Amino acid sequence: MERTYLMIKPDGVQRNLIGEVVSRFEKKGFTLVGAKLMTVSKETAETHYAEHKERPFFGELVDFITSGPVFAMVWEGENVISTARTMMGATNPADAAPGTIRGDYGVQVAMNVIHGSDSPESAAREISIFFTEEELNSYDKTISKWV
Ligand code: FUP
Repeated sequence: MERTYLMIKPDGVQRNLIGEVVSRFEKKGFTLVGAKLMTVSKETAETHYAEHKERPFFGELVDFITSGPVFAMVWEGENVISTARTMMGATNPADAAPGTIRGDYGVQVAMNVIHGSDSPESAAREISIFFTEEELNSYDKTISKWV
């Protein structure tokens, strides 16, 4: 079963959007297998965003993501990587369609509420940066047999 790394950024946490964002993925039918509120270190932020190292906004990106707690999550489900990206909307909230997370809640590109892995390779890499195996819980939703 496919897994992805999703992270509510400091703006989303401070705007009390954790419940709203988690709710969207729950209602969609994906399975939450790991979650924690954490403050990202500068070193971890630089590792996570390594592909953007040469970009002019790299310093601001690292400063922002380390500026307050994030809500780190691992979600599981069929096609969860690409479906989560669709649910997030375009990187720049100004271009993100209404109904998407960034389209509904984001204002500007640096503070765009949520991060989501963009491929199976980045999902595997990002999950291993933020979570240990012991922190991930794979489970069947046995109750769904009854309701
Ligand atoms: P995404 O995969 O949609 O999060 O987008 P990118 O990997 O292209 O960008 C990562 C983060 O860099 C974005 F979430 C916000 C930030 N960014 C800027 O601050 N300015 C830009 O011009 C592009 C991205």
